[in-house]
Amino acid sequence: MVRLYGVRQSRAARSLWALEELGVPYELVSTNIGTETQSPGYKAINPNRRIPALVDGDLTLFESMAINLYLAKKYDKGGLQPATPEDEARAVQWSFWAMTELEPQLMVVLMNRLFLPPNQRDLSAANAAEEKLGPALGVLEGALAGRQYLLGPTFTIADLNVASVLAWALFAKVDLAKSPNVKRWLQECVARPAFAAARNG
Ligand SMILES: N[C@@H](CCC(=O)N[C@@H](CS)C(=O)NCC(=O)O)C(=O)O
Repeated sequence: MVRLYGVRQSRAARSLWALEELGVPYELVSTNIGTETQSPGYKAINPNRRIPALVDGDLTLFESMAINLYLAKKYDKGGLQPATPEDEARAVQWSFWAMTELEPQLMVVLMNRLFLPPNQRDLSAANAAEEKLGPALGVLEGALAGRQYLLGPTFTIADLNVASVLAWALFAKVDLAKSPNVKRWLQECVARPAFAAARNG
């Protein structure tokens, strides 16, 4: 059986979302940051000592986006995997884009609005990072103009990967008013039952 290492309230939720969408039977191996991630056994699975990591037969994989692209390619039966090499390339493009153009700024916002103890939060750093997200949100807004999902009329792994990163914007109360297409699309993505199943078990 597929084993996913991590905990639900972490980036592991991204891969749990993919597993739930695909209906793949899996075991979530509870792996907490700073404790279990530091064990010698876990180092052999992910030498970066981060979560998530996936073990599927002979394959051991880290990086949430890579795990999700693999899962969709291997296990999809219902349209999560793009149908053509071109659309597969677009899914890879959007996955890299989410990690480079969205995640760093979103992390700053999240830490300083939510995760750090209140007396360590820097709200002006959070606001500045939110401001810096503007151009990337503009790119996504344009890509979603006139189309329901990133690759066309159906939800694919491209949407899952980008929305799993951008979901942090909802928790961190990023203002999406200037990006109505993004707001509509993100709400549709996170309303999927598999998103809730990944977070709540
Ligand atoms: N780029 C990696 C990042 C993984 C990552 O940083 N995960 C966090 C939890 S959300 C972690 O394991 N942190 C532990 C640490 O930094 O020591 C991915 O997307 O899988």
